[in-house]
Amino acid sequence: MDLERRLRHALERDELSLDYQPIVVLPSGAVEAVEALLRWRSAAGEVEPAEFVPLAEETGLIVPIGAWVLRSALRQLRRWHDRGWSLRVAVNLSVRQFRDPGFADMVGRALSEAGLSGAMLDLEITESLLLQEPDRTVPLMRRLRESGVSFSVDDFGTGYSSLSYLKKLPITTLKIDRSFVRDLVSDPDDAAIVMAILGLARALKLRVVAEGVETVEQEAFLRRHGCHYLQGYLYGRPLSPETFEAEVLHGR
Ligand code: G
Ligand code: G
Ligand code: MN
Ligand code: NA
Repeated sequence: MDLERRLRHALERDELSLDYQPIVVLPSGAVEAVEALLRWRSAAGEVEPAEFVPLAEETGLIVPIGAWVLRSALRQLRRWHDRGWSLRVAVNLSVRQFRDPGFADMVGRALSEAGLSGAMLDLEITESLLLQEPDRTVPLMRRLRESGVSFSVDDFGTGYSSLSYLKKLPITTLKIDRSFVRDLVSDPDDAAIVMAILGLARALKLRVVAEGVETVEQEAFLRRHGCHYLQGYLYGRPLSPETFEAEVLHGR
């Protein structure tokens, strides 16, 4: 069976799952949030998101799959809240989901089903989404912001970098792409880019998450330059909810 047909059946066959990666807040280093990351363990083996997410986008399957991701992530968050871990969750969004006319209602329903405030949810969007159809996008984002939902720009710095959208759109957070973090300590150009993003964010009163933090030297640099949140293998890989709970929440 080809990949598209298999993906069509992935939801009903219960082959999709979410892993969770910790996001820590500075200066304490406490786990404050998680990013939910979609996984597909098909009968024929694990398929990478880089392979199936684009296919889900092309076929429109990302709309039902994205709704499942949101409901599952919020349900998991509810379970953690009930046990005293009041984390927030970041969920990745595709342009296609955002264009779906039922999107804002779907988000509202998923929040109320889980009994969670919008303030617990962060939607990660890419720069390309922000550049599309501002007449539709801006009111939709405002409406969600009014319910407390926040927006992060994922992979910041790798897209078109039209900075005017930062002024027009109700964004709360920039996520520095991990390609800038990797050689931060040894490459003066990467260091300059990261400092420039932190300066821009400070001026515009935006929060910053640095992605792909793997070493204590990278952490020290980001701490020194006023980064607010850190994410990367140094704090934890994306983990199943059971492992996340055992290793990150209990192990803290
Ligand atoms: O976890 P991994 O590095 O393999 O994820 C690769 C990419 O897949 C991420 O950068 C992310 O943008 C995308 N991705 C992961 N989960 C989701 C999801 O639930 N929805 C969408 N649209 N993209 C996702
Ligand atoms: O595009 P997006 O930022 O959503 O991608 C998140 C992905 O980045 C996760 O799926 C995860 O596998 C990967 N990732 C997270 N932390 C690290 C890290 O410290 N190093 C590397 N190389 N990849 C990471
Ligand atoms: Mn992301
Ligand atoms: Na990212």
